[in-house]
Amino acid sequence: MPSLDSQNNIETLRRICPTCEACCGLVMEVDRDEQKIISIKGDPDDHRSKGYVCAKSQAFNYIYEDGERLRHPVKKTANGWEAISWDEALDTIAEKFTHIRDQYGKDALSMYVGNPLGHDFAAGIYLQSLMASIGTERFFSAGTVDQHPQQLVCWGLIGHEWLFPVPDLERTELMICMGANPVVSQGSLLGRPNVKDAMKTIRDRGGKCVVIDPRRTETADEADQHIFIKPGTDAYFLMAFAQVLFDEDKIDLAHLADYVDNVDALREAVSQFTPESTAAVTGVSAAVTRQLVADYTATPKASLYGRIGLCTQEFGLASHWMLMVISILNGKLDQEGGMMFATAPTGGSGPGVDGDVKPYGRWHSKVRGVPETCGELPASLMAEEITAPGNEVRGLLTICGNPVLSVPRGDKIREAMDTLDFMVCLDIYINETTSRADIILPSTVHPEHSNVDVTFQNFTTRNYASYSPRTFEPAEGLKDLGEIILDISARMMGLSSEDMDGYVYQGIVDMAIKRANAEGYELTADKINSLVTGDTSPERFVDVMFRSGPYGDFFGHNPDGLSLDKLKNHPQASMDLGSLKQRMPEIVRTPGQRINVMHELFADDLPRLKQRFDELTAEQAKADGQQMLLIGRRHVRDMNSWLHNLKPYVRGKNRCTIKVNPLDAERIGLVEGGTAKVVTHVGEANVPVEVSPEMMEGVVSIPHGFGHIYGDSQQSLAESALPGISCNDLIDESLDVASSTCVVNGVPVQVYAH
Ligand SMILES: Nc1nc2c(c(=O)[nH]1)N[C@H]1C(S)=C(S)[C@@H](COP(=O)(O)OP(=O)(O)OC[C@H]3O[C@@H](n4cnc5c(=O)[nH]c(N)nc54)[C@H](O)[C@@H]3O)O[C@H]1N2
Ligand SMILES: Nc1nc2c(c(=O)[nH]1)N[C@H]1C(S)=C(S)[C@@H](COP(=O)(O)OP(=O)(O)OC[C@H]3O[C@@H](n4cnc5c(=O)[nH]c(N)nc54)[C@H](O)[C@@H]3O)O[C@H]1N2
Ligand code: SF4
Ligand SMILES: [Mo]
Repeated sequence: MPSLDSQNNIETLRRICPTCEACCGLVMEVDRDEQKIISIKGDPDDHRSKGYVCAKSQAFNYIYEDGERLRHPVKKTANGWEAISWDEALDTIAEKFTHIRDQYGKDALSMYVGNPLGHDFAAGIYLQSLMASIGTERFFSAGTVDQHPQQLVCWGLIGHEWLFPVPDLERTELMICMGANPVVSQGSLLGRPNVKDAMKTIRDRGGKCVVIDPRRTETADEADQHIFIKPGTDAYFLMAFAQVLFDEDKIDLAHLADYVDNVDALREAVSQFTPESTAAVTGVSAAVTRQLVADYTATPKASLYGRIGLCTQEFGLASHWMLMVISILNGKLDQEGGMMFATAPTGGSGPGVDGDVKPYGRWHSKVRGVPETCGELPASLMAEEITAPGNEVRGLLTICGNPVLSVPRGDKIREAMDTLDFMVCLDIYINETTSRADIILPSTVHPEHSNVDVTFQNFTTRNYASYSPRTFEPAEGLKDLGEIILDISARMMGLSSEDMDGYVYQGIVDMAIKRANAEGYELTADKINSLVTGDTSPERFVDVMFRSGPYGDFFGHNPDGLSLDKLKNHPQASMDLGSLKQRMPEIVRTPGQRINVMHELFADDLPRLKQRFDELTAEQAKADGQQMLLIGRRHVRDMNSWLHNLKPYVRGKNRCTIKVNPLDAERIGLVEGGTAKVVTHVGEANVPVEVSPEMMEGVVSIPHGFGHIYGDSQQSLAESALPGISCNDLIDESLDVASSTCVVNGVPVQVYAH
């Protein structure tokens, strides 16, 4: 509830920070008359973040105030960008896209959706309608440079593409973290503000934290043990881990014993991968692996978590398959202190059957015939798909994305964009991607609209429901992103926006009635319509979801239950819904609720794993002087590519550097502060050098999201203060072929002194 200091007309508002997945509670002082945010601090009373915030908490305000942010639709003309009306913009878009679809077919249209969309609940709700109205198979998103392997593993094992197990940090006694750096990233598919504090708490209660990473990261610095691993070899390390479980008779399926199939086939599949046979390939000694397995099996409350360092590599799917299967084999999936599932208040993770349509290979990319996964083609194939001879993409829509910097072969994607007939971007900046567009539609930013963390409530380590009120009226002439998406999809379908909105609402009401019936409550559309609350359509939709969700009031049937109104009247932005609870087997949505640890989706990759293992074993002998493996890195003041026009996040020393181990530096002749020339078969770049023992030998690291170098953005600070280079211009279209996920870690590069 806002409070008002009437003397100064300063209001105190609470909300959730919209910038990353941690979803910290903020308390802000706001001057409504001046439309100014006076201060943003951590809300000490937020039950999850307890006053914690990171440097990016201020981004909420900096973005709002950035004079270069777009505040009206623009179109490209011979004389530069020109402001246009919403009607002209929307009519032109619908007309051009419809024309392309009618003349050349739906796959002549394409879409790319980026990460910030996940932080806007209204946009998320309407996105499905837009995808349906565009209907293209050439759909791309940041997901194929991110979590697709995890989606596939969750689908294959438990029949849910979007329900990921998270480490139960509240109760775990052993946290093993692979290919993630949550102290800097603030946790991904792991919603826990201040992971550093969570690790300290684990250690204070006698528990242990272990990090497995080719770089001794900021998270490793907080851990008891750090294990270097060669990039791209985690699957072998984890197979060896599983092999020891079998060999030492540590298989204990606990409450899942009656549901798990094919354990013996899995035993056979991993039998050749022992700690000894994999040590040379992974760089992890057999003794270290055996000790870690011993610690894991001896600790009933142990969690094994991995994130994007495990996804975006040559064996992303196999790594995450093994990761989840190990938890199952040793009775640590869905157990307190192990890997558990959140129960999100908007529902969607209850019982059902989802797992019968394999989200893999339902269609293929036109040029290389790469299989779709989870409805998408790999983003790194955008350029070749756009320019496919005789089968070109002619119209492209990007939403909250900057693929030119964030996707492998970004430079090529940018060039390909210039061959399009028509390109539209829904974005708040003119940047490396959106500068290619014919029309850019900006939208309100977070202070100008309300929000609910519909997505992130699914990945939290403690259940919660949250509501963030709008801080200010939107600037004149700005629409919410959700509304824009709705308007475009309606126009493409030949409907009014009101009618389209009505269809979306109807779908949500139908679902609510089904959920109520399953609980034994009678509920009608009339009753819902008469009781639903919310200031906007998306708020009303979320009210219906909350009220028919696992904590819901079911429109009066469960009077103490949750509703949007209750959340709005809650003193904090976030309401505590308790510790994670055991949810299996009820939530398993595979046919017959079977958990097939050898699902063909993963098992089909075994021959490739074995073949590559033989190659890697043979390659050990011939290490080349310049040949290194490139991995990425995140910094606490970055958020992919889009916070670089904000002064506080680009001052200080250049962080777009290459980090290299001292021994490698010496061999190659690199010095601290000098320059390295990094070469791959698709590109080369000169990058400032940081020499550091935090890097594993043979591995170098360059962050992504830089390369503000084209000179046609309207982000003058990004281009002048910290342009950097884009590591994605050096990275080719290689894929983890089992999951069609882009490989951006473990990329072979040649490094020279410049
Ligand atoms: N080499 C390498 N590449 C990577 C990664 C890596 O680790 N290494 N990580 C990958 C990952 S995990 C991800 S998620 C992707 C990210 O890739 P993208 O999702 O494409 O993200 P960004 O490049 O940050 O671009 C975000 C865009 O959203 C716009 N934007 C920001 N806020 C808003 C808003 O409120 N409204 C609207 N309409 N637009 C907004 C920004 O202006 C910017 O254009 O990058 C991937 N690329
Ligand atoms: N400050 C900041 N926070 C962010 C973002 C940001 O850009 N900046 N981006 C957000 C987004 S979109 C996402 S998806 C999340 C990602 O969240 P995280 O997954 O925690 O992200 P990273 O920090 O990239 O951590 C990946 C780790 O994997 C390691 N690694 C690389 N290759 C391998 C390998 O082969 N094996 C192993 N075991 N490890 C490897 C890297 O050294 C790195 O430490 O972060 C989010 N939070
Ligand atoms: S950790 Fe994430 S949610 Fe928390 S303040 Fe920083 S950016 Fe915001
Ligand atoms: Mo991401």
